[in-house]
Amino acid sequence: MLYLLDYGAGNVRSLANSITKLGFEFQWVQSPEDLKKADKLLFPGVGAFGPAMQSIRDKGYAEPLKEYIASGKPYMGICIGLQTLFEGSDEAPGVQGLGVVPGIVGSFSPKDKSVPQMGWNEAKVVKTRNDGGDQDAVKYGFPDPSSKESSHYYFVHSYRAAYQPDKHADWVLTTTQYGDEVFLSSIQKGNVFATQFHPEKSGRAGLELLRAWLEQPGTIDPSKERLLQDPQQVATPAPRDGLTKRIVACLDVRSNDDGDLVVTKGESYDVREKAEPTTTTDAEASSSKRKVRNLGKPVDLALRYYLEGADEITFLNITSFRSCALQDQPMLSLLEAAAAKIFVPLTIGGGIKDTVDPDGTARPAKEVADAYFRAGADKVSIGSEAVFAVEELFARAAENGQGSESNPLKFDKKCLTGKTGIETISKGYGAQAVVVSIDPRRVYLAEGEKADPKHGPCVVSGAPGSDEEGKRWWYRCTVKGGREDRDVDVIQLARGVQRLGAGEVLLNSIDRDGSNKGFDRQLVELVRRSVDIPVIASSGAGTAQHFVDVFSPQKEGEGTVEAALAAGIFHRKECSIDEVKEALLQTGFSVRREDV
Ligand code: 1PR
Repeated sequence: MLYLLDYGAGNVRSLANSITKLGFEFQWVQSPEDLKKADKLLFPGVGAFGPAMQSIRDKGYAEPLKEYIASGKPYMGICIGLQTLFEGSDEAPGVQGLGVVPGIVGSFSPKDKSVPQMGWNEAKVVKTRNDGGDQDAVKYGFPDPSSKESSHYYFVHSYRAAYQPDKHADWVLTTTQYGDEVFLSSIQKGNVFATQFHPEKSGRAGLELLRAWLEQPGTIDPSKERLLQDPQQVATPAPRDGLTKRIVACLDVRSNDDGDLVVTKGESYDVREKAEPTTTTDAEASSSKRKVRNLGKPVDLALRYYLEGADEITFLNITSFRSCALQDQPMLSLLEAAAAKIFVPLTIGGGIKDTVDPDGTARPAKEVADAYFRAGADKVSIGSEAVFAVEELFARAAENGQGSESNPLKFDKKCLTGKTGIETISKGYGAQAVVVSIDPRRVYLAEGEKADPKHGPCVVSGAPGSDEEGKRWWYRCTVKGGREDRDVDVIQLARGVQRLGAGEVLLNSIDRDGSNKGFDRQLVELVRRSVDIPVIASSGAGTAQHFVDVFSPQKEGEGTVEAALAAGIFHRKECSIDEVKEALLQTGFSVRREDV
């Protein structure tokens, strides 16, 4: 019997879904005895090294787990399931790992890249000498290195096991390069196989890998030796890493006027059909007569994007300000249905905050997020609450005598309460699971007008030669889907949420939303340069070239964003995801392409 070890922190639902989709049955490990009964064991996980090892020890799993591994029965670890095999991790100094693989897991350096690494990267098969070739990797479901097939897999992690030839020559199966760091993306020795990436979120390539492992016959001789042809060669970084540019399809979801949950799409966040010429002067009355645009059913559309090659799918509940009991949230069943069919990362946004059910039951943000992770989300996206949390962060910094420091990244620990949604969810699931969705709007300055010094660093000028030449503006953050302005600018917000523990920024633009005019590159650059975490550019995509533009550095040698999101052009079939990827490929960007 196949057993899955759920140590209680990660989203294991997607893995369970993929195993079911592949036609296999499994049971959850409920006690140390189950580890003795298992013939095959899968240890998945997102989360952090310390709590994972703590939970394994508290539940009495550590020794039976080591015994299981030593027995020669097949073990597969994913992400934290790989890292816990090592002796320890810099993420939790002093906490011992299982010690099956030599070495300590370390953190990525943010010097030349965003951390965490989030996205699709190549897993390069390392040639081995046993069996006369590199068939170990093929046996485990990787494409034959001699074929031209793509082998991109989905990674999301801040810590990695750096590849050290002297220690890992008999363990390395594939390596991956992020920035200038080469790390172990999969390892295998005897019965033990583990991946740093998430096969259950890696589309067809990932499902192939899982299938190969699930179909492998029983016990494998653990003494089998593997030797590298040239261990040093794989440790030398290539000139460029293999991380691809991510294309995210976004679905804004709400009930329409008939009460059906639909995908809608706005222009500057107005999701109702354009007004017929009308005599009424009452804007509200006119708005209520206009119908909510209906662009399709959420799960059907999401499945279409998965099959068309979207690297990630985001669902936003855009009427999240409406009160509803958590367990009745229609987005939960929507996610469950989507996660059963879609094997790329799913993000859910809207309403991730401390809430109170209509019957008075309090639901802290973490509990709301728990429900969404259980339903199949890989990340949650926080909008309005993030703005309020950053406002409070600045207020506490002032109380703590740090009011003169304008960069929240430098606020000391005293300014953190550990209680905001960002902090609690990030602590439980890891920073990579917390996206902050920013809804900024331009505020134009009159000629000669000085910006408020607080927001001065956020002022940009129209590009020479453009129709915006001579204009100056700053980017003000809003809440409740743009309905309310706040006195926080995008730089303050982006840095503030990074300080609180967010792992990614989803950067919308109310001015560009639904305009087809292209991404607001000044906004994107401003935010990208202000933070170390990945930024997803959003709003305004109208052509494939707009993606090429937003991924192209503005100055030679500079970085760019890792991901770009679009809605309208995909919904209206004005441009397909594959056309976007083809244009990127033609321009020299790495992309993930596969037949799902
Ligand atoms: O505040 O945590 O409850 O989250 C609410 C979430 O809902 C936020 O992420 C907010 O951005 C989103 N939202 C609220 N109202 C709207 C609206 O459109 N009326 N969606 C809305 C805005 C914009 C993107 C859009 C891109 C790309 N989100 O979702 O998909 O602009 O569009 P395009 O490619 O067609 O230009 P909380």
